[in-house]
Amino acid sequence: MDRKPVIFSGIQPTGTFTLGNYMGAIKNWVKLQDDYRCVYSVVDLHSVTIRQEPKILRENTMRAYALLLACGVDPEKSVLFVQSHVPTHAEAAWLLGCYTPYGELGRMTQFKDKSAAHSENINAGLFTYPVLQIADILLYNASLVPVGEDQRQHLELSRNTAIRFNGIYGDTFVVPEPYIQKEGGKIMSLQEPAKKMSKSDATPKAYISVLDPPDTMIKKFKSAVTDSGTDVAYRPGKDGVNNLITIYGLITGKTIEETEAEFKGKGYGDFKLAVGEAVANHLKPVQDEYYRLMDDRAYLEACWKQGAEKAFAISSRTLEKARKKVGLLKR
Ligand code: ATP
Ligand code: LTN
Repeated sequence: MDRKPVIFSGIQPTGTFTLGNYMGAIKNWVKLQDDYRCVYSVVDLHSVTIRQEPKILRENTMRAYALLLACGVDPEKSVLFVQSHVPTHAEAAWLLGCYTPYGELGRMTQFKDKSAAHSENINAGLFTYPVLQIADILLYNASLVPVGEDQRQHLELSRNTAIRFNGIYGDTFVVPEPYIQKEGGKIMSLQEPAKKMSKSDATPKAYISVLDPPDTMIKKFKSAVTDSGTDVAYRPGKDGVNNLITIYGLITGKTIEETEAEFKGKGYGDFKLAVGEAVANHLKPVQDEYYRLMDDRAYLEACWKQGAEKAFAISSRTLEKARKKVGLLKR
């Protein structure tokens, strides 16, 4: 039997993925597929914590699914499914919510940020959002969770809940660890480089969408906020240039020193153009594959149906185990 450790991760269908999502998370999802049993999900239930237009949510969910395939998630190697297609997640979230303290949930910075940004709709789902994430992870007994830096706190919470449950009932869940890369774990906004790049940013110039046409990407990089200096050098406090050097390194495989040497004596203008071109060239095959897949709805549907069946089979075994431990009568 295949005894490789399990990986789980999820992404919300709240818009087209940014270069931040790609570098911080999806690139790792693809890389890890050969060495782990990977389970990945488009977490549509998480995205309804913010009000969504029904038609757009449906489209975004399909697009997110196709884009993950286009980025290289292979449905033959990994399980790729839509969260709401698998009912065990919502059920496990109820149970695990009863083992997650109210006080810990109130300390989550994502909750504080999102309640501030959507003060007209601070619903209970926004507050219990991390519990659904805990359910996602624990149901598959995932030992590693590839995410960006912003998710570290949610991962810590998942560990606490798993440890608490195991402490009461004996070994039930695997205690997960975050998998966050040092470089690229936090790609910054192109307009406010002290803030993370986010797909829900109101300023499109602040982020690179992986589906932006090449000339749009290049334009966005050209207008990226840097500083009044001219040297392409990685220095503390120069968030804008540092971010571009990080992106360039992730795409080309070059170290900071190699990039600094390559652009010695050249200004920011040349450098920004080179970063833009490198990113655009890198994402071209992803874009081509995405548009091909979006024309093949039957294939996409077959894929997410199969993904949901596999995910249900795995997650219902874990859920049954937890139900039994808690004392719920066998159904
Ligand atoms: P939203 O703007 O809707 O809150 P988001 O862009 O933050 O969304 P998510 O769907 O919440 O994206 O996150 C998907 C994955 O991408 C997570 O693992 C998250 O940590 C990672 N991620 C998001 N933004 C960045 C970033 N700027 N740099 C690196 N990783 C990121
Ligand atoms: N909360 C995450 C998305 C997410 C997730 C997960 C990530 C939902 N369920 C399980 C890893 C594992 C976010 O906001 N990026």
